[in-house]
Amino acid sequence: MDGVTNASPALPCANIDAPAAAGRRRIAHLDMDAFFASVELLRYPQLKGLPVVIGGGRRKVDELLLQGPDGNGLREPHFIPVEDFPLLKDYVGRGVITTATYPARQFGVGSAMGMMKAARLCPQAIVLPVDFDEVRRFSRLFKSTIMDIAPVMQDRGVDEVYVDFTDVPGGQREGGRVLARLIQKSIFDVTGLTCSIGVAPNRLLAKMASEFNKPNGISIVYEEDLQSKIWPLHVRKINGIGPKAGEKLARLGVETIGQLAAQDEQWLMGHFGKSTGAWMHRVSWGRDDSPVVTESEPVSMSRETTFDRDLHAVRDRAELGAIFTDLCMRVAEDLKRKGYVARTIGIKLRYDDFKIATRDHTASMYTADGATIRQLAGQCLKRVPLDKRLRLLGVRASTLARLGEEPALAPRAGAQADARPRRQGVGDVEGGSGGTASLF
Ligand code: DCP
Ligand code: MG
Repeated sequence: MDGVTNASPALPCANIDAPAAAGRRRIAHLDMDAFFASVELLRYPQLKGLPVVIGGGRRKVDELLLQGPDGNGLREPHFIPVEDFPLLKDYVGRGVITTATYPARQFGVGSAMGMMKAARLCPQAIVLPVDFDEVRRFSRLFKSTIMDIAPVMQDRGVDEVYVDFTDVPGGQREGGRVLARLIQKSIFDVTGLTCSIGVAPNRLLAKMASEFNKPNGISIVYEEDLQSKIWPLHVRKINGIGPKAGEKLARLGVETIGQLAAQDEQWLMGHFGKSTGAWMHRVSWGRDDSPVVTESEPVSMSRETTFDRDLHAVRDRAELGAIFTDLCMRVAEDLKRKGYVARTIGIKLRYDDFKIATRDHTASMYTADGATIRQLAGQCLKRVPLDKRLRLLGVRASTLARLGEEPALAPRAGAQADARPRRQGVGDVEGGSGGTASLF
């Protein structure tokens, strides 16, 4: 936003669809529409257009719905009559709403509102619990759809991402509108879900722009639009100005971003500290150089521990065994929490002379199960010498795949699956040191 640094009125762009100069930074922010609720509408499309809120309870509602009032046999989700769905007015409990469909929002119902209050505003709304597994599955699906088109994408949570349009074909056309349309359509084709996209010179403005035309909207913001489109907004629309800073600014008589931009930088620094004050000044003028950072998929997940004192495989067998099992369980928990499964399990040992030994084993199946990991890691242990004392023990899971997206594995032809070379550390004695390994 370096072009807009003085206080004279900047004219709104005359032709907002004019192609931007080649190479100008174009950053998109994409946010799914009523995400958790829209995922439920895929399962129950008969609820489309109706007020639906997501909150409370667990998914036992599905069992009740599928069973039907007479309890005779299972029904297809699509054919369950609308009148069989639970209503907000009948909801008992003190939960809060996580999100609401746009028809429900017309009644003033929205995220973080108590169910009781929402029930007063819109008693006829249908209430459904969230299905986190489905939400995560669709989250991955829409993100991979974007990455296939525009690879520089930064994950910002379950339903939003930043995408760098600058060097993507179509990313500069009509300020990014052409590419935004393609992404919207591709996501809809793959998932059946709609999203809203803002494209702007940077992440800060793109984030605000994606809200301009919700749901299923695209908005294009140029540097020249600062005064007309950004300055009238409330300061809380700036990503990073939370309720506290918002209240303090209000007490100081600053409500809009334009009013913030009109303040002297030193005055802001005086009230909010040097770095926050300078940042507030910068963002109110629409300036933000932060890059869109693509996070790569993890290659492995590991846990290791250095002992308080060196431990011996025989004398400290019980203690070592417990630590080893605990490490395996923690790796399993990490995999599960992050939604991965692994096929290669490895161990790492550091001896009292600081030498390191590693072994790994690639199984024929993916797993995130603690006992299975423990068993595979145990096999690796049988292949290392255990006559010296140990300083450190580690367990690593690699050859990762997202749970539910594991590549199909070729049937094992003899020992083929395990025939690839293994990474091996010092002191490599295949078969280990005889009986000691079985102590684990
Ligand atoms: N969410 C939540 N608790 C909140 C706010 C949101 O659990 N206090 C969940 C439910 C939302 C999802 O995160 O579906 C995404 O949040 P958004 O703020 O993007 O809200 P929506 O996607 O639901 O609606 P919008 O169309 O306004 O983006
Ligand atoms: Mg959203």
